[in-house]
Amino acid sequence: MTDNTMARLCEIKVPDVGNVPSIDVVEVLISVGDVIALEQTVATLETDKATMELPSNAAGTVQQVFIKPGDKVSEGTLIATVMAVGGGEKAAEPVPVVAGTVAKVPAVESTPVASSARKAEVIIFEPATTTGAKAHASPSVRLFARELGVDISKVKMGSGRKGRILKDDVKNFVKKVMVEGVSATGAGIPSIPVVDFSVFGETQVQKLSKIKRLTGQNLTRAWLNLPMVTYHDEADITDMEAFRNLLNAEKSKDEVKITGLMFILKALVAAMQQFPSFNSSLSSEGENLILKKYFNIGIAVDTPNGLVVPVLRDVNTKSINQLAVELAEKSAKARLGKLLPADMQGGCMTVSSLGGIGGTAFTPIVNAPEVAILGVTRAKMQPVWNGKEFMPRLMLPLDLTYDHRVIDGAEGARFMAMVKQNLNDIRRLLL
Ligand code: CAO
Repeated sequence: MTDNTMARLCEIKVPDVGNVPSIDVVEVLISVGDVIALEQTVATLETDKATMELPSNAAGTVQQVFIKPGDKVSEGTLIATVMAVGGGEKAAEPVPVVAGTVAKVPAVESTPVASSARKAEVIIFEPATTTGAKAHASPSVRLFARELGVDISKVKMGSGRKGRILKDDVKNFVKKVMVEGVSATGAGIPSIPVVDFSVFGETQVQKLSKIKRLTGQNLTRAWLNLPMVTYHDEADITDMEAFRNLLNAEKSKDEVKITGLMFILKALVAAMQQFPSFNSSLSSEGENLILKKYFNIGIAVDTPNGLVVPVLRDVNTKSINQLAVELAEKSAKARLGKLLPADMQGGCMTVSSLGGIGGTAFTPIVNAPEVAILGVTRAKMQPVWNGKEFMPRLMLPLDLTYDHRVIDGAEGARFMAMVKQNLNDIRRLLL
């Protein structure tokens, strides 16, 4: 047997940390039976001003551990014994103190037993300005957080002494983010407080439908990702309405009636043809616009289970009558819960019409990755000044929400002016 294979019992002791009479044991990172490496951190110690990671001066199997969290120790206190196999000890060699946001002090000389170990990493808690600097955590916990991609400053309060952040706090933070998804992202959005409403009166819990839950996720995602602007205006649809009534009067009672929505679809697509950015999506890295050469329009349909958006394809190629029949079919299917995923895919822009119900204006949310949505509320007869006199005109309120990363305010206003013009004089749709 050579020296290299001989086992020796080594002691790990608290080194000289500079006249500090009492040091707190914050974490003990080894247990009896653990096989540890040379320089592996065995404990985290803390004074009022600093925290230290105590490295092992031997590689081998832990025989006894003499401390536990909460203990007070001082220079020379025995921390643990390690059965080291030959070559398991190493001469002292300075290691860099954890870089970045914390102040560095020179490491101190070790005791006789610790003299063969590297110097202790000593971190002083000083107010700092960079991200994560104010987090009260040891270097190993900071490293652990960095490995998981966690900004440690987001881990609000640690469960350790004086709010110190421990590994478990980082793990719990990650779990919370996974569970809460988008609402707990780096955007730092605080969650809504949980309230026991039954304290104030009788309540009943009703499960949300799957459609509502999915719609909610999509809307939240769009709301958080898109800088949205909603622009309001009114279109004069007096003449269009007269024509629509004429067409419907010619229809038999079995035929699908034409609503104003069909003209709105046509007017919208004609404007999209003139303003290609409205028929686009932003590429995922946000550097390119993907321009679409087809004109599929999603229609928000109100169903007992929630909002769904079937897509009418190639609206530019279809007649008003065809669109009326197709929307009647799709909305009936939607209300019966029979839409297939393919029925709801491939939309370029969405129309959300509340006109059959009422309203004067609202702010629809863009159905991302589309870049715009047109909201419609109830048309109303209004006195409109024509330069000589007030005339009764049927005015249709329109609400255009767009992704401001793609569409400028002036472009939005010009687009809306074109939609209005097309509705005001539907002969333009022939051009
Ligand atoms: N002004 C005045 N009257 C209007 C109108 C408007 N803007 N829009 C529709 N109407 C009238 C229609 O002409 C029809 O009148 P008649 O019964 O006399 O023919 C009546 O209101 C009902 O219309 P409708 O709503 O059934 O038909 P539509 O083609 O206008 O809309 C659909 C179809 C599927 C869009 C609609 O039924 C619907 O589900 N709307 C709700 C969409 C929604 O929930 N949006 C909110 C989403 S949140 O962003």
